[in-house]
Amino acid sequence: MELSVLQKSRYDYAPKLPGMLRHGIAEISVKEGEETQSVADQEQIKALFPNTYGKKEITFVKGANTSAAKKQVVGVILSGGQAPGGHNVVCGLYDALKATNKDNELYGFKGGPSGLLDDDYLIFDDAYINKFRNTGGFDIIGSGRTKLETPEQFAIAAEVCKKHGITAIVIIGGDDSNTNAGVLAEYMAANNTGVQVIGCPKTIDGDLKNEDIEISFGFDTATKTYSELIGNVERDCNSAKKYWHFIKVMGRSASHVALECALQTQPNICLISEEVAAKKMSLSQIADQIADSVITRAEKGMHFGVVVIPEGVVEFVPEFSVLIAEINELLAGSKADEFNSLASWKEKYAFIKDGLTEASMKVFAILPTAIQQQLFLERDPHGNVQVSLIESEKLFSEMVGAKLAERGYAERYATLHHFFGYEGRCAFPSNFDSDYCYSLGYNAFMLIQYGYNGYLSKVSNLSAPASEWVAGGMPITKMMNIERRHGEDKPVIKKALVELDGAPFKYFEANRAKWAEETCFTYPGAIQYYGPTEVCDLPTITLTLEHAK
Ligand code: FBP
Repeated sequence: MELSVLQKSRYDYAPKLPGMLRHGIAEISVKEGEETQSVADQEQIKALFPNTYGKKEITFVKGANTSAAKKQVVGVILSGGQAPGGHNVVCGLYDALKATNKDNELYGFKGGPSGLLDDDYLIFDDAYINKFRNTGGFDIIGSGRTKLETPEQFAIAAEVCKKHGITAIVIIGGDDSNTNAGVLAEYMAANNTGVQVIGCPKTIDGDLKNEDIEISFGFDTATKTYSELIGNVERDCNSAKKYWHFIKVMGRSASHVALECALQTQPNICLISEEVAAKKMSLSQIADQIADSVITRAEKGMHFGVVVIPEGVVEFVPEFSVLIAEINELLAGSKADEFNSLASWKEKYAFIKDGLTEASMKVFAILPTAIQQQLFLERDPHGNVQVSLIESEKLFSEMVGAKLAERGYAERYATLHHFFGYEGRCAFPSNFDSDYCYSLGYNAFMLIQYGYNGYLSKVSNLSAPASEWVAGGMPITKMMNIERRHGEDKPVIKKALVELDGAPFKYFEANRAKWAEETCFTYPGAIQYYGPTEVCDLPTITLTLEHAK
C-alpha cells in the first residue's frame, strides 16, 4: 500500500522525552516521595486494597539505574474509544523495554481487554512497530470496550500471564479502565502472581484528570482537529453570512472538549453541560438563550452564527433526565410490546401521554417530532433510551426556531447541522500528543522495571517545554473514591467534569456575552507538525489557563 507523504515523514519524527528520561536507560533512577492516601473514603479504599494502598508517589531522576536485572515480558492492552497517540504509548513502551534488555518481549493483546481473556495476541518486533510510529488510530492491536472487572476474569488473566511468563500488564484506557487496572493490580498482588499492572491515562474526552494527571492523551489532538473544523465553518459562516450552524462535539459526559473548542474558536454560543446542571436549566431556557443571540445579531444585520453543543448536554438537563427515566419505565418489560403493536404515531402518542407525568409530558410535547420518535424507537438492548444518539444539534436548532416564531421574529433563520467526533479520534497525533504518549509508554516501562504495581504512568508540568516535563508514577488507589454504581458502592477513579470555578470556564464566562452579540470568531487552522515550536508544540488553552493559576 502506498503511504501518504505525511505518514512517511512522521515515521522519522523523534518524540521528545522529559529531560530526566533523556540520558539513556542506565541513568534513570527513582526518587520516592510521600506515602499516598486516596482522595476520599480512605478507610474503605484501604480495606479494599490491602496490598496496593498507600504506596509512595515516585519521580524519575538522573542517576544510576538500580533496578534489578530480569527478563521482562510485558502485555499491553488498548481499552475503549480511540484517542490520538495510542500507538506512541506502545512505541515508547517497546523502545524502553528493548533498550533495557533486547531479550525483553512485548505482547499486544488484540481487540481490547477481551484479547487478554481470549489469549489473542501478537508479539511486537521492530518491523511491525515501526509502521505505527507517530500515527493516529488504535489499529496496531485494536481496542474494545469489554470491562475487566470480575474475579473470574482476573483468574483467566492470571492464567494467561503465567502461560506466557508475562511479568507486567499495561492498560491504556480511561477512568473506568484504569479503575479496573487498579483492582487487577490488587488481585495480582493478593494472589502472589508476580504480575505488575500499570495504567496509562487515555481519552479524548479529557475527563481523566486530577491533581496528578494534568490531561489524558488524545484530548490535545482531538480538540485541535475539531477546532480547525469549527474555525473553517465559522469562516464560511462569516463569508456567506446566511446560516446558523449548530455543531455538536464529542465528549460522552463532560464538556471539556466543547469548552476547549470554544476557547480556540470563540463561537457565538457554547453550551456547557456542567453549568446547565448547576443552574438546573430547562430545554426552554437554553433555547431562549440561543434565541437571544439570534435576535441581537439580526438587529445588527447578522443573520448567521455558530453554536457549539457538547455531546452529553441533554443528560445534564434535569427535566430531560426525569423524562428519560419515565420513558424507560413506561416501556419496561411487556409494555414495550404493547407500545410496538400500535400502528400509528398518533396511537403511540396517546399511549405516551397516558403514561408520562404531567411535568414530563410538558417537556416531551415541546420536542420536535423527529426527536420524540427517536426517543421511543432507537433503544439499547436493555430497552433503554439511547441518549447519546439524540441529535441535540437538531433539537436545539428547532427549539430556537419555535422560540423565534413565538417572539414574532420574522427574519431569516436558516440552520445547518454538524457532528464532529469520529473526525478527531484517530487524527495524526499533534507533536504534543506524540511526545506525551511516547513519554507515558517509556515511563510505564520504567515503572515496571523498578517493580511498581498498581501505578498510573504520570508525566506532568505539561504546559512547559517537554525537556521540563516530570516523569514518574502515582498509585491508582490515590485517585479513588467510593461511588454508587448500579446499586452498589464501588471504588472508582473520580470522573473529572468541567469545574465552574476553574480558570478555563471563568475565561469563557467572562467573554461569552461579547461573543454572543458580535462576531469574534478565531480560526486556529490545521495542526502543524513541522515548523516553529511556538506553532507546533502549543498545548491546549485549557492546560495553559489551568497552569497560569
Ligand atoms: P473513551 O471514554 O473510551 O475514551 O471514549 C470516548 C468517546 O470518544 C466519547 O467521546 C464518545 O461519546 C464515545 O467514545 C463514542 O464511542 P463509541 O463509538 O464506542 O460509541
